[in-house]
Amino acid sequence: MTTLVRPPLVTAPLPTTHSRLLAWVREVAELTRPAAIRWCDGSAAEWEELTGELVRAGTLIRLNPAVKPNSFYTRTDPTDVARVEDRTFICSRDEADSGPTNNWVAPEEMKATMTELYRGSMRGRTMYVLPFCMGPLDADQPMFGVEITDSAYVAISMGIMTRMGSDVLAAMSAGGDAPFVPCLHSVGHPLEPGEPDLPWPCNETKYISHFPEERMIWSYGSGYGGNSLLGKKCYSLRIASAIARDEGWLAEHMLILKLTSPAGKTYHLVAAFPSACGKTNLAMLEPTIPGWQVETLGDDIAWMRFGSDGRLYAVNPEYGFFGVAPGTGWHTNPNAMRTIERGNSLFTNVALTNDGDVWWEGQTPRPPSQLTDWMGRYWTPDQGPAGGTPREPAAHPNSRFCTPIKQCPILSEDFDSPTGVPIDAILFGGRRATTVPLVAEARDWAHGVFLGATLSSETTAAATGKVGVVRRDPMAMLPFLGYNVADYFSHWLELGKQHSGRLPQIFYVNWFRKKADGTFLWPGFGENGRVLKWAIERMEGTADAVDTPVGLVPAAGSLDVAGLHLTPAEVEAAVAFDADEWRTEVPLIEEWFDLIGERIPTELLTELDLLKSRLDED
Ligand code: SAT
Ligand code: MN
Repeated sequence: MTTLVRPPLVTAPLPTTHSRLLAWVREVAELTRPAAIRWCDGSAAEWEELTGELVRAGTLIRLNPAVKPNSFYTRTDPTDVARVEDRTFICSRDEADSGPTNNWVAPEEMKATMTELYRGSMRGRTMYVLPFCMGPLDADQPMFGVEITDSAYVAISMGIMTRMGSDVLAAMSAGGDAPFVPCLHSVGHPLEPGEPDLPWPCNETKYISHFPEERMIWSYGSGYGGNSLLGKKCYSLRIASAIARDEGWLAEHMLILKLTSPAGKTYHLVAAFPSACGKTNLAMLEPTIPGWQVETLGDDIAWMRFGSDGRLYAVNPEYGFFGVAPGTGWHTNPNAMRTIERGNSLFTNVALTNDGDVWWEGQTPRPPSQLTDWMGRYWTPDQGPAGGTPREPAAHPNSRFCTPIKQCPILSEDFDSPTGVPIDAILFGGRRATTVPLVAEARDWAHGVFLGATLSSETTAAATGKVGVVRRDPMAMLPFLGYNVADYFSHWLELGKQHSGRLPQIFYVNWFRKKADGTFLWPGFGENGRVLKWAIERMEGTADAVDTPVGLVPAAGSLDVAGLHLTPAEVEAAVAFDADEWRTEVPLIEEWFDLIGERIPTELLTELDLLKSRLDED
């Protein structure tokens, strides 16, 4: 073994007295051997310094301040563009607790493997210590985390996506040393003396590992957001779902929005959709129907606890949007465009314009005449690569904008509320070309849990792997569950029993149903406000529905389609329950339930039997 210069383990004076934190930082530094340690304070000066360093290193390009002030552009390594689900592990002590849908390795074995990967992995790099809090700092129990990373890109991104810096560090020791989730991240690309760095260092070997009993996260080899911003999916969904199971609450892959009716009545909705199915668009919806108004509370994650009044309250643990860029434009999501126009944002794997702005498919109806694409190549709209093969998109389909939530012009004033907002309705949705109607209301909580548990969607570019394959994605949590999926369903059902008084109403939606010619049956985007209106009117008892085996769908004339260029037959086709399609679907649900195995709650089997017997009658 080579002798290494002992790294400066801590800066003087120490920014904290938190003894577990200090011990952990020391331990990680001794293992990973960084050249320097930096405790991040989350200040504007720090942002200046780190973005400046990243620009000099060639990782970031500063965008034209006239169009995107204080904003930056980066291209990842072309192999490091999405979450790596096959390299994501739930390392519970007992394999059965991670369940049939997660990858599992015994915690001691994983720690041994990854300790060897981490050994010396930060050589030649700065190690950043990022104290963060998911959700408001003045919550009853602030949910602290500390990420150690050797990526400055991760440090500045975490500064956007979470409440991060000195305030958090101070709060962690204010009333004695507070518990926190240790999150360790290394890109796995140490630098030998004199070795030049790459613009996007990463490693072919990747591990995204979670230790649910210890509440700990270890990530190695990837710099991509979902794999490296550990406060996000790793903490706020995988680890938090395990905490929520133990403490009687819910950590969900859901947007949160506030809806105000023309009469001035307000409602709060949460909605679960798989990644890259339009959650950010729905969260910032501009309804086309007059008098209805949406405000945003969150676009990706909801933590929900029952209040003393028996109602379910939601908090968004995040502090920024990490949205899919393609498809985001002035016509589809003007509020996202307004949010990023205010600057202070990072763009990853989109295309670059000649005047130092960013572009992606769907931002404008026509692309600019010349671009630099996400791989740094010259790109024009009509000139395909040699051989005339179809033009590849200029922006990667999973390219992202990362922007502060406080810049959203329609952010609800309740965003910082430590107790959150009371939830009236829960929407589950997926991307299905057939079978699933535009909207169906669950008959009751157990039926709603069944709809969520059997949710299915065509895969998207948010994860590596094949796009467009239908898979079950329960509550849109398949890649984000920190424990056994069967136990997760039991947890949902149990909470329903415990809080049966004032539960939110559950709806199942599908914006993506297609006609035989392959075009969408429903226009989507701002028009989805019509579906929200119908849901509200169902809860108010003013909209009619037809009872079908999959739930209550809009009766003819009950969905407000005024001003839409749709024939009654088209509306009917969008909301229709098709018994034949559901007869094809049932075996797929049975297959899914078989895979879940015997821990599946009987209530769900009863719901499946009910669906089958109603189909037989149909
Ligand atoms: O890729 S992320 O996990 O960061 C976002 C998503 O897939 O929903
Ligand atoms: Mn997501």
